[in-house]
Amino acid sequence: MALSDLTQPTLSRLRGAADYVTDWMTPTVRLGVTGLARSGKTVFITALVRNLVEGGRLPFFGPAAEGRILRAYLTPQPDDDVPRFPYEEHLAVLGRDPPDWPESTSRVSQLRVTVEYLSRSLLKRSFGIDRLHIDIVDYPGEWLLDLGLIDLDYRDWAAGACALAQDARHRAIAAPWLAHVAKLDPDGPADEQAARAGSQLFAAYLRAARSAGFDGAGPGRFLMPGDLDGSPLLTFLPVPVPEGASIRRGSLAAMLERRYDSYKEHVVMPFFRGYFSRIDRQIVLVDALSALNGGDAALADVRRTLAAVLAPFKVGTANWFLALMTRRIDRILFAAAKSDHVHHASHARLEALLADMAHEAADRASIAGADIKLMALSALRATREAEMTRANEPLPCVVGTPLPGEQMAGRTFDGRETAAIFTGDLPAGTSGRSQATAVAAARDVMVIRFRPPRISAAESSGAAAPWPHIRLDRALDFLVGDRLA
Ligand SMILES: Nc1nc2c(ncn2[C@@H]2O[C@H](COP(=O)(O)OP(=O)(O)OP(=O)(O)O)[C@@H](O)[C@H]2O)c(=O)[nH]1
Ligand SMILES: [Mg+2]
Repeated sequence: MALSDLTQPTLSRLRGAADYVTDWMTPTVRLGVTGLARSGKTVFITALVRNLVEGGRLPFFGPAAEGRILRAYLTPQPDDDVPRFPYEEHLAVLGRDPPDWPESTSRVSQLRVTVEYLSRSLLKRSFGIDRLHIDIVDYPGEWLLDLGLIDLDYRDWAAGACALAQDARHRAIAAPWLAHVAKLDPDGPADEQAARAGSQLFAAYLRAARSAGFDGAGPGRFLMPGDLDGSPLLTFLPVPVPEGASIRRGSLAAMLERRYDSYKEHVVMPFFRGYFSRIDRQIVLVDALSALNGGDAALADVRRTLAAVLAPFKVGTANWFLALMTRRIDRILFAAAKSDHVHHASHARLEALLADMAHEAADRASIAGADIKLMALSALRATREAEMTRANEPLPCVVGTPLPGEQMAGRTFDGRETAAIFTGDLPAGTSGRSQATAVAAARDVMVIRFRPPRISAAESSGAAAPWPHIRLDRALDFLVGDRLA
């Protein structure tokens, strides 16, 4: 039975009945939305919420296609200490004339959408309307990198970081920090100045390693300090403690160990407990085209993020604590965001490239305990497609309004004119060929940033105009569809 089959009085009776369902009985699904900076988190959440709350074209989102969603609305989110995701502000920016993309955000935020729906099960339906809270949590993918520190003590972390720095590729950039460490005596007196100078040299090494695309040891906040910039929580560094030697109270090693433990206790664990361990479903957005264009460093960053999300699901994982605490997550979606940047003829290749990145991140370990899916999507589609012909060859193009300042073939766009862009062919997946070949091929792919689409306020029927997207409905179906059954 579709929603349209229900008569108005039946609907209002059902709605009335639903009001008796007290809030604490309402099930909740926590949806984590993450990805590296600029990967499309804010736009994804804004579009997802807009499509639920105002209605959208969602033919592949089962509960909506079956007409079982009665309404969806924003409700106060339960965690008072987490800033609310400023949905209305982002909507306003996207609704400007001409429309703009929302500003970059660097902190965690959260939003609760409540969905009232009719169950598929006639028995459940006879009890009235069902409700589901969807708590959406937006957090930086860079924070995931620290989860690996949780079950690593200072001694092991320091030994690992120093061993990595001896690696041929790392040695040169690690030299200033290693030279400083060589002068330090871990058993000597705790020396604040040595710790401070050393932590700065160590942070400089981590940053250099990252921009060169090498694996870094972390911690993540040395790279992205956020509100911890200059904090004493970041004045530590790895100094190897000789095997078998105990750490003497009052020594330099004891001070560094204490600070390392504080970092874990005050930075890593609150993130882990407060956010990561409470997530049921996770979407990781990847700006695959920019990563390919960005070369080794950008690709290594993406791989690290994917690996951090997959770490708890690796079979035989050494990180038992992480595995134990994360088993709530039962579905993970890796999504190549902004797929409207290329013609749909390239989407399968985009997905194949993402699959390769995820496969490498999984490090050939088998993954168990979570359903993993990959797809190319666009939360808010800024282009349409067209075909041009050049020398009798059809060229699949995307048409949109490039942002002011974007350049192509010596031309600089002013943010007003529309342009048809042949983005070039994406390389076929990297399997069977070297990643470097694929990266080189992808450098020929044109990535132009477009203005968001102009969306009319309301259609003549008075209903809000649906937002254009690519596969956002399939993403929603995978992430929450079964919870609305
Ligand atoms: N064409 C297109 N561009 C998009 C889409 N989603 C995001 N973008 C572009 O990507 C940029 C970054 O998107 P955001 O949603 O702000 O990314 P974010 O991950 O929240 O970024 P930070 O807050 O800086 O971490 C936007 O300003 C747009 O230019 C999309 O679906 N289509
Ligand atoms: Mg953001």
